[in-house]
Amino acid sequence: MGTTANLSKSEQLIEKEDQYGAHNYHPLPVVLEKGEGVFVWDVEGKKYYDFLSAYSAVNQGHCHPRIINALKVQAEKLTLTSRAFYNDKLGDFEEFVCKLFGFDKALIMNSGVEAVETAMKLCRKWAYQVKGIAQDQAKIVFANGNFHGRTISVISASDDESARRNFGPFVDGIAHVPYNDVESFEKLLIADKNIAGFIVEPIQGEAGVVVPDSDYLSRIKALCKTYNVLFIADEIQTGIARTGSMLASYDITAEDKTNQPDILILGKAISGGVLPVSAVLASDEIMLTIKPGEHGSTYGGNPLACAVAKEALQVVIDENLAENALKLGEIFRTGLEDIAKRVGIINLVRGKGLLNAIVIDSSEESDLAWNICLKFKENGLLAKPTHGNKIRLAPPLVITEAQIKESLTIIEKSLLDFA
Ligand code: IF1
Repeated sequence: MGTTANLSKSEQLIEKEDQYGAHNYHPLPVVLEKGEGVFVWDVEGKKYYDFLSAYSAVNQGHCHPRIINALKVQAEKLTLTSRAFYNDKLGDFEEFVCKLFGFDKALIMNSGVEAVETAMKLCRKWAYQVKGIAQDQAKIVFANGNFHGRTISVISASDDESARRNFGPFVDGIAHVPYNDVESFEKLLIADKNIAGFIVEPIQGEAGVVVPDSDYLSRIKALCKTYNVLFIADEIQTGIARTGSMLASYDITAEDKTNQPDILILGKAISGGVLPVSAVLASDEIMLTIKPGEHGSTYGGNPLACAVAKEALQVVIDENLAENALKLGEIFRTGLEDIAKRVGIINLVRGKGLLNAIVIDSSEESDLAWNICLKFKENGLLAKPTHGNKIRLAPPLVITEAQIKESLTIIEKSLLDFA
């Protein structure tokens, strides 16, 4: 046992987590204690650009004053009632999200994965009660390479061995198709009459920001309509302005609702990274298949969450964060492509809006991307590798053009050390 006397504050805190916390993560060795806008500070006082944004949960920037104020005001009044009683904030928030996104009804949960589970339950109920699939025969389709969360039923739909190994047996009624492959999906729909829905990410985040063809989702939606199958968009990561529009799957301002999913799943930035809030939106036909006592959660729809999430969405609208993400995303990717030409270590730049990734010229087993992220950290920018050789670059959407330029300078300077 080493003494802790000559360890830095960060090292001591890392050791404590290592000793007392489950080892279900492998964090970058930085211990954060403060955040404001696009910046975070570690316990030694070093300041960093946050290019992870808590996996796109803090699109509005860290500790946004308006969201924090909504939290404080509501926290002093009422935080939790359970759904055994009504509260004065839930209806307001439900109305707000339904009108904003164009749905009849909302079901509010907490974590993202709970909302995905809720969508799966809704899809099955609808399959039996509306579509008329025989009892227990309904199947939900998922794309290869998906990430929708960590519960047993959701990892049952994963094809990532590290997410599944030794967690079986898995839940039944799941089918897979390749991502960004419309023909395979149609073949499956023709072959199997028990398909109830397709749950899909508009851009695959965990897979390393895989952007499908621009007509992929509209063609999937059209097929779903033809075969009477629910099109379910998991916008937990892509939603709330991240990709340069409020949602990645459809235009919320369009009169024409052709591309709108039957079920929309939101999480993460719906609360600006302040509290776990998730939402499932659907039509009356789908949502009303679930009756009292059949689904819910102690904290789901609590007044504190509703007050915070409503303000967090209003900030996205008032500060034009979708437009900012669109404009700065283009500047950022152009900058990354220029760096790739000069430095050579980047194989590919991809993304949409401010959800971007670079693919590093190395194998998935190499530790190069990890070491690059350590160098980013040294130079004042935080990012995390995914699948070994990809680095996700997704700052809060409140970032300015000058800050994007400074970040590009840090990225180039860091990469030069490995070129
Ligand atoms: C972690 C990834 C990102 C999601 C989509 C549902 C969920 C997520 C599309 C579940 C969650 C997170 C969880 C986070 C890492 C992160 C992640 F790398 F694992 F894939 F963002 F890219 N659908 N994604 O992206 O939401 O239950 O976590 O609230 O530490 O596991 P949750």
